[in-house]
Amino acid sequence: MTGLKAVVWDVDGTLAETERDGHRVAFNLAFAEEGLAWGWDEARYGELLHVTGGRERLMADMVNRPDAPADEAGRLALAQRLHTRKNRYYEALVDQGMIAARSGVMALMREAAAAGVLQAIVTTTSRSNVVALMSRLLGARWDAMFATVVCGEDAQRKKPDPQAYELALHRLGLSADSALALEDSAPGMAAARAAGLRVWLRPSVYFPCTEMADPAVHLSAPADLPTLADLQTWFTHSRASLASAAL
Ligand code: XBP
Ligand code: MG
Repeated sequence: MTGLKAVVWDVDGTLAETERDGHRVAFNLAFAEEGLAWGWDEARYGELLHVTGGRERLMADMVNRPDAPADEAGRLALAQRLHTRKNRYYEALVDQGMIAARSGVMALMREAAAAGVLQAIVTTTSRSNVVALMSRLLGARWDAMFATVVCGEDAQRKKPDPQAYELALHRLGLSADSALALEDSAPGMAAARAAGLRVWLRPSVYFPCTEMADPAVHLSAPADLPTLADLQTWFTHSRASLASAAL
């Protein structure tokens, strides 16, 4: 096992409350534009978040809608159209400044960059959503902050599958035990753990979590702002305790 070489950021829910304030709102705007009397309130959207991927979420919801197309091909075409529109609305909401970074996020990114710790993004959201959000938060040269950016288009299988994390480790040329994932949700945590990474879990509004049995996951309070020193201290400590547990 080695020291902390890379911090791997999830996007939705970790960098910002994008689901409640961004994607959900944008899906509802897309439904209205399509002339559909559909709407996802905060509670329903929370249930649907257990399906990762916007198109997949739309398909899951259509199963219970009598006014959705009856055939699979019709539903897929509608999901594709709604998803494209949703992503356009999402970008507009971000450009209007409707999505703020969660507290402490930007400071931690700058601290890690100054300390020479590699950073990566691993998300299974669409790349256009990542570009919009990161340009807003960090400016046009945002990608200089990250050694690699893995998005939904890069991984056939979405979280909780580990594929996106495995691809990021491959691109970084690092083993899982030298990187730490920052996540907010159960599917995200499962993806990172299945790829062998330890996880700093800071729950977002949709994924409240009060107990954690896995010693390779640090559960923080939603309001707690980790510093780089916090991450490094826990990373070192967890390495030692995991190694002794394995004896
Ligand atoms: C994010 C998702 C995405 C977003 C919407 O997962 O599940 O589906 O909700 O984005 P994570 P798309 O950040 O944990 O990878 O509509 O582009 O799928
Ligand atoms: Mg997330």
